[in-house]
Amino acid sequence: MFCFQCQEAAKGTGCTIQGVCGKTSEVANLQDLLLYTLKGISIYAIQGRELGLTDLATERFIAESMFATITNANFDREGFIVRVREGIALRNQWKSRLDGTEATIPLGAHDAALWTPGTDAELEAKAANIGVLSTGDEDIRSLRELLTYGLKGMAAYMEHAAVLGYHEDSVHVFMEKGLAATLDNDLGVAELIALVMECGKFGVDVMALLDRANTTTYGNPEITKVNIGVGSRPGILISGHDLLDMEELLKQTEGTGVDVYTHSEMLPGHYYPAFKKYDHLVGNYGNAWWKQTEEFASFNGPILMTTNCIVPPKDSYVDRLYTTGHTGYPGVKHIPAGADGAKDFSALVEQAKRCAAPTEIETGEIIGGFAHAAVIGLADQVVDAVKTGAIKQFFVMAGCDGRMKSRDYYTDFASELPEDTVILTAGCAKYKYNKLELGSIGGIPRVLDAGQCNDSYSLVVIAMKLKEVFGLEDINELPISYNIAWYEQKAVIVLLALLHLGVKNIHLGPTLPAFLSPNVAKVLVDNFGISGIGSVEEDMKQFMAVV
Ligand code: SF4
Ligand code: SF3
Repeated sequence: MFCFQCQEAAKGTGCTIQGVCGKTSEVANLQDLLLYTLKGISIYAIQGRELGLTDLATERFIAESMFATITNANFDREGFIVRVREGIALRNQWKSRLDGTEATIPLGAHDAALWTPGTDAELEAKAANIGVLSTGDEDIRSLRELLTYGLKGMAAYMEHAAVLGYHEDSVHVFMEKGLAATLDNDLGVAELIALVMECGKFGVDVMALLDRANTTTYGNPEITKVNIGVGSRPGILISGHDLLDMEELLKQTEGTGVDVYTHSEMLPGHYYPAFKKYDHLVGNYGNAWWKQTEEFASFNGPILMTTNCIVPPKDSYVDRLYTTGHTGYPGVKHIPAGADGAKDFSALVEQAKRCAAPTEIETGEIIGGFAHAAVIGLADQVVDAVKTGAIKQFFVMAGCDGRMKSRDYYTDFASELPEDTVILTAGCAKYKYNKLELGSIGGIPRVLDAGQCNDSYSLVVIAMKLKEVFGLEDINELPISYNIAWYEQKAVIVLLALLHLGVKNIHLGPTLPAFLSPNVAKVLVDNFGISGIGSVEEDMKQFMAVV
């Protein structure tokens, strides 16, 4: 195996024996093979489109499969073998549809377009040979992988929109184009950089699509206080990012005597008007994903993982853990969608009734729901605060949390920010500082949580609005600094989206991606002013000097 797609890549270069995330070598290779299969499908699907042939099932298969390969989503070897075989069947269907038409297939002679799987052992042998390191040139490899990881993040957000019935064809077209491009030896550094930038454009589009899907279906997030304590009834804990699963679970638990709690990236579920009507949605239990091994144990009831981030489970709660959607873990029960897309969570409800109520680990409340509509509703207050100097600077500290000790930087940074600054956040990065007593400025809390990582889009909408209100030419003239924490591939698409929107001087930590070769990193530094992080003190000086 060789995997360097996330921030925890072993030794800062790549995992080679087993993932730091717990992914086995077999699963890592099979994920590579699944990607390779999707590239093979894309080679044909692109040409199919030229003839007016499209297929929603292919588009969904590609996006779902990409989603399954993001960090901490799916660890299920058997499931990946099944998916590779399904993918080859789909690719061959496309091939037959195009045989005898006038379509020319530019990469039709590529092995990805032609190979045939034999036994599982042969398939696994193949999987070991088509991975990241099969691209020899380190800059081409770096750009191909940067593009691939952007596409993976994009796929995750596409899927969230798709389950709510929202699609955008142009994003699928780009996904196929991007996947096939990573096989094309005629594309050099300049062409691949252009594709990476184009990926950022579609990143903005897909986050806008998902924002529309979420807000049309569930309403605009509202400023909300969320209980972090517990009640006395047994509960089900829901984690991940899938709001449709959240809705179904809330409906199916209503009147059963079982409460629902959110974990990690599901916290923003509380902010949506559609979920507020459920009295048994009691609160948020715990913190970011990496604390789950302790927090799932003390929760005492069933836990539903709707998406990443899964940590290999402990014996103390594995029999209470369930996966759904594109997540999976060997030996963990999976709740599939029925033919009509509906899911049956009754097994969790029945199990919850036999469980103790959650053990209290915290008490109090946190506040969130500062997505674009809520903040724009406060625009006058915010603009006044900026004009009077009560708010001197905003810090976008969105992104991911993780278990590395070096991420304490973000807690320290937030604590040491001057009192006339406001943090804009989204994603699980918030757990590094959302329970600190940072106070408020004229009634505006100093940590404004827009929601999940995809709601970073909201922060951009807010920035655009401020730019308009202040009559500025360039988003970079705003008193907004970017100190972003990343971990997995959704953060990659968020980053590419920000670059597409022209945001400069983003600080990215706790380490720069292992998949950036020195030359590719230099392109990002020279053109966008991207930098890593240093000490809190030095970074603070640098940030405050900009204003
Ligand atoms: Fe390593 Fe991250 Fe890949 Fe897991 S996802 S194998 S931790 S680089
Ligand atoms: Fe977190 Fe996994 Fe990225 Fe959605 S849950 S932000 S790390």
